[in-house]
Amino acid sequence: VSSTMQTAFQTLRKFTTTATPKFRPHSTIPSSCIKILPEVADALSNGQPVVALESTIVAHGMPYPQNLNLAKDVSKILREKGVVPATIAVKNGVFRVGLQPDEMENLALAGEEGRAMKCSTRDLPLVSVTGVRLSSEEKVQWGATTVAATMWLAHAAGISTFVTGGTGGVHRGGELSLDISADLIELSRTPVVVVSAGVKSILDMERTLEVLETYGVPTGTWKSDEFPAFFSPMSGVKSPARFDCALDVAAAYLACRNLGMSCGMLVSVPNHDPAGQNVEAAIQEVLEMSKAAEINGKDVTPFILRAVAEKTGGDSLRSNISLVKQNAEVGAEIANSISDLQC
Ligand code: PSU
Ligand code: MN
Repeated sequence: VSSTMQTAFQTLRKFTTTATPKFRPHSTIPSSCIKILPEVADALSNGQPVVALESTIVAHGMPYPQNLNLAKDVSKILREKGVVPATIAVKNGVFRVGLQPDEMENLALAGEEGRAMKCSTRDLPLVSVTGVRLSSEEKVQWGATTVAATMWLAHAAGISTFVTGGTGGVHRGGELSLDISADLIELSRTPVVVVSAGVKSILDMERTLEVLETYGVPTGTWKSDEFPAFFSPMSGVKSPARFDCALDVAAAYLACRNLGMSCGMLVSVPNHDPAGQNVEAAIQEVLEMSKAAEINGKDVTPFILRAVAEKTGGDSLRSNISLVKQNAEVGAEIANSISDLQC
């Protein structure tokens, strides 16, 4: 970091620590439809750091039992750094912030058993009214929240840091299909710091960064000048900003509040798992294959993910697990810094 940047951040710190307004009011959700785990509620009311986790990654992002083991490992990483984990989901129409261990186990099996529906922001009101009946399947029990829906509920509960694997973005060909994840809109209007490994390389990274700029989302990379390509730390694309410590992220987050902005922030952590490089190469090959085979629309992602997993002999799953844990380490530091600055 240049010395002028250092000075800027010092000024910012002074500004944010002396004039920190109370955060935007939290839960306006009636207590009858949101259930916050007592441990999480206690931490929030005592000003202790809490990190939100999403449930789509558990239900649909990884197979069982790797998903459950990862959820346990992430919780352990957070707790070791004094942070309370809060997995967010919808269960039988009730918004949930923090899950009991037996519920986490149930959620981890729910995806494969067809008991979980992917829920983005627009689905939250629907599932709360109908008890997760977005499909005709009576057995659907869980709403698995995406980054967007998790942000919305995290903020409603008063949580300002959220750790995940990858966020959604602009799909390849999105300039025609308009397939652009609601995660980007949510980042523009909900004040939560999202820690991820960047956007998946099956997405269009450059256009995703353009949309983030249009929506006014402060975006930067953890200790690197480059925007990471999810599996690989290298993308050749310059990041809009660089964060060298958690306090800088926290200060920028509080600066957003002082400016009266409602946006969140995107912090991308480069994946340093060595297997990630091979995975990235395989994705590029498979993308070419899918073009040659004329696979289009919603069939592209499943095709690519399956082919990449086969091609890399499981490296893609292992690397995905490793990057989420790395993100948890960084997210814990950020949550601690935000809570320090708020006191
Ligand atoms: N990236 C991954 N695995 C995932 C997702 C993203 O590597 O499971 C999930 C996240 O929950 C993200 C969502 O919020 O996909 C984006 O979906 P969509 O593009 O439909 O908004
Ligand atoms: Mn989409």
